[in-house]
Amino acid sequence: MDLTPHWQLRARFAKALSDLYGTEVPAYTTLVEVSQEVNRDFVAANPDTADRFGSINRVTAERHGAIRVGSPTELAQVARVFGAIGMQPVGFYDLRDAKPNPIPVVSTAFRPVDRAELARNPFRVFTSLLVPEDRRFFTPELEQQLKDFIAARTLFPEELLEIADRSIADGGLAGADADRFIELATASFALSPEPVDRAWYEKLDAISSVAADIGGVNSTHINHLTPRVLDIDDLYRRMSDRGIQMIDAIQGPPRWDGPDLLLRQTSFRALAEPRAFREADGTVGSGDLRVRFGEVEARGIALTQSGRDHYDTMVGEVDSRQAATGRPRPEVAREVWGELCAPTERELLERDHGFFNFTAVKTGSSGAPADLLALIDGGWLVAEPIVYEDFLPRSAAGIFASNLSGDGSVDESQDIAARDLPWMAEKIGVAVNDPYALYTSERQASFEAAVSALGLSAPSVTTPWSGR
Ligand code: OOG
Ligand code: NI
Repeated sequence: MDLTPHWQLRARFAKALSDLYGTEVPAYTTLVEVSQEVNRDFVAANPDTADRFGSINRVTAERHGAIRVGSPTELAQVARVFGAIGMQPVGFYDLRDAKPNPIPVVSTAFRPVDRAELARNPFRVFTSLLVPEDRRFFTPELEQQLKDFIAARTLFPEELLEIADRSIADGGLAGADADRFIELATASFALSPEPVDRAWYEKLDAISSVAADIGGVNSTHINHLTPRVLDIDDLYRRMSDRGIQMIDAIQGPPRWDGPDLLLRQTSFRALAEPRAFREADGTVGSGDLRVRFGEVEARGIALTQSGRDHYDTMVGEVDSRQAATGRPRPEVAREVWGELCAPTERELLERDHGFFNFTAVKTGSSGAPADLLALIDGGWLVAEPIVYEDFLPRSAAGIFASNLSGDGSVDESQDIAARDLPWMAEKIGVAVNDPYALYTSERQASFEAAVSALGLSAPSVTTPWSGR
């Protein structure tokens, strides 16, 4: 019996979802077209370096989606659906204390975890979980109403979950199961035609638009689907030229002459979509909701924990200089980066701020020095950046906030409900990966293979991360 492996199911699912979303949000199709133009032109202008952060085929096919669910039970079901296509939860993001707009969710990202799987198909989904227990947002009464409402709905049909479990157990799905899985999984993320209870939706919306989008309706839906570009500044200009109103800024690190760190993202608000509403008197009328949007991203180098701490320090410095002077943020950020950021990949490695993979170039030769930087400087090894595969909570909060209809209401004097990565793992019954551990083990494997090809033993070679 021929099994369709996880990666092929993932590629099929990503394609089916993209087709669905294109019919639901036509501006997405424009975004994908413009992204492809930008990538084509970038490759033509930079033929030697364009694929340093991933092959052009991977980048062109690359998307991340975002979904939002209401309870740990629903999140555990999401883990089964995505587990069936080789995606595991990675990282924990708490968006409840985001400034200036706190969002009552904690999140993770489902994605393939190893390099070969990412290369086959890198689809990932940022997945947010409502926290109805958080008193800063919800009273005990509203918490209970939310929980009752969410417990009474079914996001994923039982048949889908059963097929998903088979795919996890067998490493893939046989013929008819594969088709059925794609059909049911894709349909689970379509916008529902079912009427929205207006009073209930508006009650939640006054507290948080995201709470209303999650707990005010009887289904989930794909909130956005984000293509990846090689030059996001170019994309921003071209979309604006087409008359699409983008948010004011590109989130994340600035454009500058040195290495691109982590992740840069920007977005535009999608048009209001017509939805059916049930009124207090029981009649069904029409209205619209503006909850979905278009987003695009450019990916840079994954940072080590100390690189990330330094990044956060630089962002803090940008904040305070901007607050003090009122100068445009991109200009301030470029200035701060110029002063504080490693100006080259070589220096990013030397400071142990970035993750790299290593390849031996002079194999089998004797006399190789037992020091990683000397090996690189002497032309024995080449270092290539490891691309950042995860998300940035501050950009996520910025993306959420820039697309909300109102500011919502938060009572800061109330208790928060403690949430962290182990809490999430326990609730969904699946290990949640630590992103740093994934990047570290990828680096270590490539380092060991490269130095052993030079006839050296890895423990004898000094590296920036072993402390030099
Ligand atoms: C998720 C927002 C976060 C990103 O790319 O940072 C996100 C959402 O709106 O549900 O997708
Ligand atoms: Ni996103």
